[in-house]
Amino acid sequence: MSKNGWYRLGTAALLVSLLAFTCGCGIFSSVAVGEADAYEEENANLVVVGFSQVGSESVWRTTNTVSVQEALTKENGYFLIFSNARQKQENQIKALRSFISQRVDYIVFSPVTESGWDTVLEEAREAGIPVILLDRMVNVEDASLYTTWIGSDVEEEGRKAGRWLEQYLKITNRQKEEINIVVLQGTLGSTPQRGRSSGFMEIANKYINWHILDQRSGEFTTAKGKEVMEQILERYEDIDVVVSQNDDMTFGAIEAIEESGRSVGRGGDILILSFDAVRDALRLVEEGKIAVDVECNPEQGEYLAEVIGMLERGEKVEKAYVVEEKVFTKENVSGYMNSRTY
Ligand code: GZL
Repeated sequence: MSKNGWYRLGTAALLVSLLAFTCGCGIFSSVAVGEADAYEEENANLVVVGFSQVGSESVWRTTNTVSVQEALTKENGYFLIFSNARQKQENQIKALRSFISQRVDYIVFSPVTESGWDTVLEEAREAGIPVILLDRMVNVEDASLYTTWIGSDVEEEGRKAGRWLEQYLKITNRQKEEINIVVLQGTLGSTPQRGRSSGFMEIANKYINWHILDQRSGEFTTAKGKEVMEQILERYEDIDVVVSQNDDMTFGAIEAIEESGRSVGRGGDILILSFDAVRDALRLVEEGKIAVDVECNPEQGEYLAEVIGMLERGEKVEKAYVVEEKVFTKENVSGYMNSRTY
């Protein structure tokens, strides 16, 4: 039992009484009370985790959610309270405050953007509730406001895309050519948008003949990605490369490019560099429509369960856990297609 151990008993009873109330059998019917004891006994030792997820904006996100739900099951000893913020910070702050008032054992959240969390994280600390960041990072003065972070090195993901482009231009003898680039950014101010942008620019800034014509946010969604790509295509005749910061925006961008009469791919008008490497995008890599897809691994649930297990046993945890990731191109993608579960 963790320091909030008493809470689990309280929660079980509270939940059962709510259940009894809503099932129309009165607040405390004899059956409900009997169930309450059984329910309490059965659930007394569950680790209660409040999880505030960004939203369900992309395949990556829904896969990330499923990986947490599959790891933090009742059979594995958890009671998971899940909240979908629909990409709004105010919804996440409300969810965190609700978790605090329910005195959960742990708060887990993927912050939609990096700033504006100090106050609510201070409230969690005052309540003695450890906070685990999943996927995205917060920008806070005091790093002790969160216990640990599990996610990807998104800056390195950006560099990987840039390095692939510099290699490709070299082997195709285009390294002296003027290269016009547009960037479809993810949610502005989010860790992946900031990291992938800065990582890619670290490489791009080495080349005076690489020109960033425009960068606009497609908010990591297919619809917005298509809309923004249409605007960019209207404005620029000569685009050589689109850097799209996730596959969902890439799906929309490819639709817009092809509807405009231009083609994508190594032999086409526009090279597409994408991120996430979800199965449908890897199919487009195989087809040659996406030139390179930099993986961002959403399956973080098991890492999370491992870290909570260490905390439950009073073991020291690292401040950061970075998940492994690959780069997919036409040359290597077919070897991974069957194993891709999302
Ligand atoms: C990456 C994650 C991003 C994915 C998008 O760390 O936060 O959010 O790249 C998702 O698909 O919407």
